[in-house]
Amino acid sequence: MALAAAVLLLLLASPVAFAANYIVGDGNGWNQGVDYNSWTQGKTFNVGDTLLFTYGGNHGVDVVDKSDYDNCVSSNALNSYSDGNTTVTLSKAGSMYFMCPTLGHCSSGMKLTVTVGSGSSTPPGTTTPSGTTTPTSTSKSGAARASGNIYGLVVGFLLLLGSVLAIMG
Ligand SMILES: [Cu+2]
Repeated sequence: MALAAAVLLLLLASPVAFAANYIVGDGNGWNQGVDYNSWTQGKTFNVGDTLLFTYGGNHGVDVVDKSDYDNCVSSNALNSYSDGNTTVTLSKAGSMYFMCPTLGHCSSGMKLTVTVGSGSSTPPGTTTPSGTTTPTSTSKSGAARASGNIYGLVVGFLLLLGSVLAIMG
């Protein structure tokens, strides 16, 4: 039991790379009057991350190519969603383009482009849901501190195990 708990703690403490889930526009959702260029600022998007679009019935989400994004043309959409709660997984590296197909909405700014990185070239620890860019030196010392905690945990556990075995023996 104690071993299982220790293993679980170790797993929880391990620096595993989790996919980030972004809510487009955060509290504003997918709407008119939101500047999605500034929303993407400082965020890092990688393959496997997801975008959640939440919107009312007068909006939709169309996945389009760059030219249609630039010109706000929705008739060639690669994918169209209108369920009000759309999760799009960023499945490959490169740029992705989204626009609202409702007349006039895209041209008034209801459009979003994200640049998706492969994820493998990004050092672990720099991709966080908050999108803050952590300097490598800081993230390294953070990782070292986390490792120190893990070693402390393991040593503590071994000491505990040793004393239990000593008592039982
Ligand atoms: Cu719209």
